[in-house]
Order: sequence, then structure tokens, then C-alpha cells
Amino acid sequence: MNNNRLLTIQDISCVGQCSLTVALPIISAFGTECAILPTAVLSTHTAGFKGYTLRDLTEDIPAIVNHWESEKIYFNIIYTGYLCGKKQIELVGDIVNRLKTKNGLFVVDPVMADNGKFYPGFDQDFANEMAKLCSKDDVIIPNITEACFLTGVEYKESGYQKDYVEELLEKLAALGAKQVVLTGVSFSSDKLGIAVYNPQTGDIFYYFKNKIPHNFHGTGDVYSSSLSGGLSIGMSVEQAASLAVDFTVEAMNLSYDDRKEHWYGVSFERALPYLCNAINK
Ligand code: PXL
Repeated sequence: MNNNRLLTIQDISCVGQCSLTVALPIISAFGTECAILPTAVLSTHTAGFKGYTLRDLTEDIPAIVNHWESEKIYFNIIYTGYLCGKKQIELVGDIVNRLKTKNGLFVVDPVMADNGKFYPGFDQDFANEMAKLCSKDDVIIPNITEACFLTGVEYKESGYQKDYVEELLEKLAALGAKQVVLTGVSFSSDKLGIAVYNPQTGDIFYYFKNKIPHNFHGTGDVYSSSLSGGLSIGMSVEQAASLAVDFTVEAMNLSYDDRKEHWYGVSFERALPYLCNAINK
């Protein structure tokens, strides 16, 4: 049991197994109260569906935050994902100042890009603003593409060497984040994983699993939700980051057989029993 209250700030994609529909069940599985601040409501996510609807909720956020503050509602962890525009980045900075408890954690997944490209609606201007938010972060969780857009390092699709990954880690840490978790790290064709960098100690921790030969949408959100859940129950960043790899890989394995019919997301629900077992070990 824990008494932590986590606030996650990201969109509601009504269908699509990403953002809040992923974060809520996963964080709840850790036994942590999960409050939400939706940044937008979309009919689906934006990666592959045509004609999706999007209602931006930027204008609603200040009144919600004022109400919470007047009710003295504070959060031990604030975890952000898909934000809709630069104004929302500024609002998140304000929320962290006002509503995060003194020893609380601020976790940022700078959702904006993958596979060398920005998602629809995102650009370098947004990335530059997001880079500024990183100075406030305790933990930042970019994928390789996001790391490149945040730091100005040239994007490489594959064939990473340690030098390349460690340059990214160093430049991400220089933005000001206290710990960096870089996803999508691979030094061989059959392994994929993460690197955790603590600039205070200089330690780099790598964790890999066998690569699954399919690109599932939404695995970044599954990963970051699990990592944030782990932090909410007091795991170290390295522990939470490796459990999140195990859980995400389990979800991908359990989704593999129907990857064609179920093309838009990963069926992480099937791996929740695995996660609960791992948490309670
Ligand atoms: O999985 C990240 C994500 C979250 N929310 C929306 C998205 C995406 C990625 O495409 O479109 C709306």
C-alpha cells in the first residue's frame, strides 16, 4: 500500500491504447492513486487513423489547477506525456511549481516524435520549448528521435555505437534533467533496451531484452507509465526502468499474434497480471 498521489498530464485518445487510457490502468496496478489532467480529447491517436477529431483543452487547465490549489490538492509525482502546444508546456511548469510536494518527483516523457519524424502538429519550435522544461525534471524519458530533436544531435536510424548513445545522454543531462532514461537503445540487431544516466554519479546503466521484430504503436506510453508507477512505489530509477522494459516486452509478446488485425496499439491489458506479480514479488 502507498499513499502517493500521482498526477499524469496527457491527452485522452478515446480509442488507440495510448496516453491516458494506458497510464490510468498501469499506474493503478502499482497501487498508486492516479489523478489526470487531460490536455486534449481526440477520437483516436494520430498515427494511422484518418480524420480524427481533436479538442484542445488548454483553456480549461488554469481553472482546474486553481481549483486544486484552493482545495490543497498536491501531488507526489507529476508525470507528463502528450502536450498540445507550447502554451501547455508553460502551464505544466506552473503546475509543477504550485502543486508538486516538496520532495515530489517530476517525470517528463517528451512525447512528440518517433522513427526520425515529428508526430502531426509538432515541430522544432515545440522541441525547443520542451528542452527548457527539462531543466525542471527529475527524470526525462525520450526515445532516440526525441533525444535528437531536444539536443540537436543528428538522428540515426540504427547501427548505434556507445559513443553516439553516450553523447545523447550527456547532452540531455546538460538540459538540466537529474536522471535520463533513453529508450530505443540497441547495439546489436537482436537486442533492444534502455540506458539510464545519472549525471551526478556519472553512472550509466544499460538494460536489454531480445528485440521483437515489429513496431507497435503506444509502447512509449506503456513504458513511461510503468516507469512512473515504479517510481511512485519507491523503486530506484534503474529498477523502475528495467521493470518497465520487462512489462513492455511482455505486452508486445502477448500482442504479437494479432499485430495485423490489431494494428493501432499494444494489448498491454494482457500483461497486467504479469506486472502485478512482478510488483508484489
Ligand atoms: O503515443 C503517443 C501519442 C499520444 N497521444 C496521441 C498520439 C500519440 C502518438 O502518435 O497521436 C494523440
